[in-house]
Amino acid sequence: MSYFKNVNHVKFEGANSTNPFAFKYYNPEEKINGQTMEELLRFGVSYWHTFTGEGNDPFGAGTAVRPYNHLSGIDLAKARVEASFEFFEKLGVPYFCFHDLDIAPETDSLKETLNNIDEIVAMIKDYMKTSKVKLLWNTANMFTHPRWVHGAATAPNADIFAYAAAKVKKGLEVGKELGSENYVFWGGREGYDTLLNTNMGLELDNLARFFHMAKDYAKEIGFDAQFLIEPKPQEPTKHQYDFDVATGLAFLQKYDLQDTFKFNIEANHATLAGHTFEHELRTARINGMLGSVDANQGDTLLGWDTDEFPTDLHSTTLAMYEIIKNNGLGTGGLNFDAKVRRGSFDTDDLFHAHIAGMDAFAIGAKVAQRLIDDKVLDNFVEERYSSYTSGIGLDIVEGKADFHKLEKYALELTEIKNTSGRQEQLKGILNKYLLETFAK
Ligand code: XLS
Ligand code: NI
Ligand code: NI
Repeated sequence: MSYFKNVNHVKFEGANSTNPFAFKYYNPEEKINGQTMEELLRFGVSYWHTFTGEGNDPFGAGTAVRPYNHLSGIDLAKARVEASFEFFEKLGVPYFCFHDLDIAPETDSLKETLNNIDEIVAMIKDYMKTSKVKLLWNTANMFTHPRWVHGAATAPNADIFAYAAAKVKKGLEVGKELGSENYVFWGGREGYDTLLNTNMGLELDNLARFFHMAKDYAKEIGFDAQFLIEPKPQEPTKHQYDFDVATGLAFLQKYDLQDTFKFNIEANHATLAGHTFEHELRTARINGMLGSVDANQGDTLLGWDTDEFPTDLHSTTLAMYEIIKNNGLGTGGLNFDAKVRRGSFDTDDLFHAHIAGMDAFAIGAKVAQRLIDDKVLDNFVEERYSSYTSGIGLDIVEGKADFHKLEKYALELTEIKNTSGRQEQLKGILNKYLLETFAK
């Protein structure tokens, strides 16, 4: 049976196409700097938003009209797998991602839940044999059920820590079974709501203990996927421990986990932390820690994780600038951790949303590559810091200066000449590149 009857294979038809179910800019075979767009962008579909999500919000019930809505329990889970593989194939995406509970129903018995996961994983494995789609990453949902009310690995209750370990143990086994390229740890409810009842030091030590145990177990079973930590500043807790990349990096370094993890950076989490998306990508990149991306966008008027499909071309361009400068994402990819709006409730919207997002990143990639090829920003930045390539600047960089030498130098200065940062000019150039790249 077909779940998405209105849509055949989504193909690249170019900017002049009027077919709503065609890519206008994402051409999987087109090369950007020696790599095909498919290889560079490594798009992934989020199972939770696209197949499990029902379109509910805090004020209203689900609106999503899905062909499997009449089912429940394990039957619903199986129908979603069938639907998902039809969707992956029609969209032509190379990857997908899931939480354990997106694919299989949870019950009150841990044993039963793990059995449900095994049953659906076997089915997914079967589908993967005849499909091109691969698993970008999997993860464990340790935030929905009431037991996680105070956190998982950072919970004040050791029984909860043990329960979380059992879930992640299974997650690592599932990742290995399905050949996942990464394993994600998003903070879930690892944080606090008030310090009045919180032993922050112990909670952070426990989180690190948990990660070390996960690392050891992955090694034990020969699961060599890249581990990824996904920073988010708040929501659901008031303060999430993995606030942003810089905070996460300090944590990883303190607990000797910096070689085990990289970052999975989500655009909307960056903005919630008061940063731009590109700030978080840059911070990870310059530290050799850029692992993967949860591609979405927030809304400047709304202060929460709205998980919208990414369509802002300035943002996709500056993100792709960082990703290309990073020589790509390695085993990571661009996972659409994004959901259609509640009002976009039919299945066609799932295609429209992914097509819009994939085209937006394809545009960003092409513009970013031109900016890099033409060294527009590189030349400007190089010139701006040129005082460090000779004289006293070179001495500073090479460690040949100390405060005595610098004081002497400063006292002899007769004039200090600063130059303009030219921010507005550069923004104008960025706009020119955005428009020019696709001008006919
Ligand atoms: C929530 C997170 C979550 C992770 C996976 O805000 O983005 O969806 O990506 O647990
Ligand atoms: Ni995410
Ligand atoms: Ni998120």
